[in-house]
Amino acid sequence: QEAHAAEMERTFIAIKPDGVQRGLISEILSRFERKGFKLVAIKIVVPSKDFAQKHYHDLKERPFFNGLCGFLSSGPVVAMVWEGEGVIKYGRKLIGATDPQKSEPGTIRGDLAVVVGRNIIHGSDGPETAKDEIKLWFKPEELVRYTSNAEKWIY
Ligand code: RTP
Repeated sequence: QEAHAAEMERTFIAIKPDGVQRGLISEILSRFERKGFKLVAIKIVVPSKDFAQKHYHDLKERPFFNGLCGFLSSGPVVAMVWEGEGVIKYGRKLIGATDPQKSEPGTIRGDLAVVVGRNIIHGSDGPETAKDEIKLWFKPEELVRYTSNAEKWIY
């Protein structure tokens, strides 16, 4: 068994059904990619309602929980794991505030969305949720370990 250097920080990012249907997959991918973050897992899936409820379990007491889970399971979602220094916090910055009316221009939601129930993207909000969400959405072997040529110019 080979020894690995300390792993880079990872976050779970999902393009919700509205982002997929609106043709925003490449737009969103390129914002993370151009920043210098590394894509280590990606797939497109239609989550079941049960799965969506697992993903959003923290919000189960909220009035919008049922609608939110219904929406997440209503169509294809692009699930991803992105890696890089500070990717959890900075990923949230790229995404922008939860309510697109409050997200700054230049952010994904600020530039591309209008209402909170259709805010096109999800990103883990901390190291613990990142770990849990990656585990929920991906099998360990779906995460790819590789060195990108750009890394030596990014770090
Ligand atoms: P996310 O988890 O999707 O990145 O969003 P977030 O942390 O910025 O926001 P959170 O409070 O965790 O809410 C999760 C998702 O629930 C929907 N939402 N709807 N008042 C509403 O109708 C309402 N509030 C939140 C949003 O889609 C939000 O992203």
